[in-house]
Amino acid sequence: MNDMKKLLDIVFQFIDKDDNVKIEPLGKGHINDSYRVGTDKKEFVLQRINHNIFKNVHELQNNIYRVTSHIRAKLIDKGITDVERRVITLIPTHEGALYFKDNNGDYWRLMKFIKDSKSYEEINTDLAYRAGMAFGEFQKTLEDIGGEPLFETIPNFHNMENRLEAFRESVKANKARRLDEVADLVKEIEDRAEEMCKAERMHREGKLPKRINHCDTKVNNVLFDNDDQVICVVDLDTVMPGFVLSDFGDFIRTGANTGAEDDKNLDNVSVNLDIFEAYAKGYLKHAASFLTDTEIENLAFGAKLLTYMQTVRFFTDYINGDTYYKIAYPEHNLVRTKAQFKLLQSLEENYEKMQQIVKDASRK
Ligand code: GN1
Ligand code: MG
Repeated sequence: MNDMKKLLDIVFQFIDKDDNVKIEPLGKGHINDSYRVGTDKKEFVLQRINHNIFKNVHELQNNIYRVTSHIRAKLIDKGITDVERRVITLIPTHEGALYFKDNNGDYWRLMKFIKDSKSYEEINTDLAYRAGMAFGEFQKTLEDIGGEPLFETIPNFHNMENRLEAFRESVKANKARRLDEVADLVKEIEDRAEEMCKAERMHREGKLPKRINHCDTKVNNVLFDNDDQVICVVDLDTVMPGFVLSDFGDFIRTGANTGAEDDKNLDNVSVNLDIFEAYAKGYLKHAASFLTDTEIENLAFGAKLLTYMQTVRFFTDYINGDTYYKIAYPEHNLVRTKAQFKLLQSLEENYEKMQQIVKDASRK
């Protein structure tokens, strides 16, 4: 926990000194630290950017600036009046920089806080449909961003071959001496490895394109207003080129899970097909106009892929001794791994139904 005086000093790099600033922790991210900052007049979100993970903060912030500027320009074009709520606004430092580096070498950024907004860990079908539309629209809006390609803020972020390579290295090194207890699970991962690298192979064969994706379409990254209408999507750290399967799959992984990402009770964990269907319909409403048939045919696979990928990522971190994700207790990454694997099994059991749902949704 950063002490208050230090946090205040950082806030005043961005805004004028003020005696009435209040700062409190915010959100459930596994990577960055977030705080809600309130003054008498305005509210902000302060974040410490985890630069062990985002190694080039300058390029990261530049990406977010480009992405939000592009979205903002389109909102203005459309005559939208509450633009400040519909896209994130970065606040520059007094020197005009998009981030501040403190004496400890930590990186910070400030954004406008979007008032009267909420996010959900669990949603119903109406919300899932609206979230689907929002992410479809997000991808569509960024199709023509122009200029240099966006910077890959984490190289090979959703590359399954790469993730498996890191997993196999962790198994080989067995740094935390945790392998003995998890040998069965290692086998389950390997049994599926070939199938799960399908997207990379298809891309090499020219069958699956890359497009600008959000790459962290967790259900709690959508902000809703008091009437449960979508305001905007947040957490733009990983917006970069990738397969649309990622964005589709990561929402299903988080939004269509009947349990929690780290549920200790595996009986709670399964796929909710009604949420799956509602999200697919909402997503395809906008996205059907630009997706290829191959992309649509593989959306249900995307749900399996991202759940498998997250299983592998949590598992790798557990085997390595918990160096990547924040954990709340020593076995947390193993609990997460098992919960994600249980969800994967449920997706496998329901795979044909999911494919049929996507097929039906894409016809309408
Ligand atoms: C991390 O910090 P958060 O919750 O936004 C991670 C995602 C994972 C997610 C798992 C940069 O996201 O990729 O899917 O945890 N972000 C990064 O819940 O690794
Ligand atoms: Mg994130």
